Amino acid sequence: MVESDNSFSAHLSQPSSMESLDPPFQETYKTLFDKYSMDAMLNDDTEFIIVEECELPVIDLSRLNGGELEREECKNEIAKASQEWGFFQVVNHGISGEILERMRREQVKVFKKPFHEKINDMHLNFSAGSYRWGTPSATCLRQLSWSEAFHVPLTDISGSGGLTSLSSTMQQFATTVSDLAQKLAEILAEKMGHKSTFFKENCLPSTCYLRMNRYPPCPLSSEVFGLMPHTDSDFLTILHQDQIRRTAISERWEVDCS
Ligand SMILES: O=C(O)CCC(=O)C(=O)O
Repeated sequence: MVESDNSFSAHLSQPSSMESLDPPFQETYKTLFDKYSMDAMLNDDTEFIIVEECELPVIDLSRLNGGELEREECKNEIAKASQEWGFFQVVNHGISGEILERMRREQVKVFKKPFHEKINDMHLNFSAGSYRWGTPSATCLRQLSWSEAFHVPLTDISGSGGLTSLSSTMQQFATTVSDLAQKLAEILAEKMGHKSTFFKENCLPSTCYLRMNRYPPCPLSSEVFGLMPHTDSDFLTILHQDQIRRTAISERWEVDCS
């Protein structure tokens, strides 16, 4: 006798092939989907999440090149936004639209590779563990991140030789973004009463990463996060977002460069 599988995951599942670019979320997390559909059948409670929308501080960094008064005003705004929000958006940050666009194109290309190439680091030469997806420790759908990422140490990037268009673009991108991070770190150190070189001396490139995230289409997008709510483990994140989605923010010292 063949039992019909009426579970929610059975309706969602699409067999993953060797050539599939998306990680096998549905097969790997089948028990979480089954648990979700069982809970949904037994329990019809609707959960509402209240989201408050706020205007983030926008800081024009071109004022750092102005006169003494203008520069000091800009630095004070950065310190205030970091203290009160932990997050602010910067404009006129000196990262060209051209390099942002080149990085975006390379990122699209690398994520379009078949899953088995990404997971086995074929042709990419990143350190082991740089490619990540899902949340291995998740015990329910709410703990699952429906995303994949390359979390690449800066030391891998600077040592890559820039031989492919991906590695040379990553090198250029990392160099310009590191300059911006350095500038902001100097201001933050100064405003906390340290030497402006404090972070340069104490934060080595081996502790810095370039992270590329992708959020594949999710059949249960109202129930699953692209990335679980989290606090970054670093002290400063420079985040560039594409035009498609927005991040909900409640993190410490994160800078959005648009
Ligand atoms: O992709 C985003 O917008 C958020 C990224 C993020 O929070 C992270 O990678 O830690």
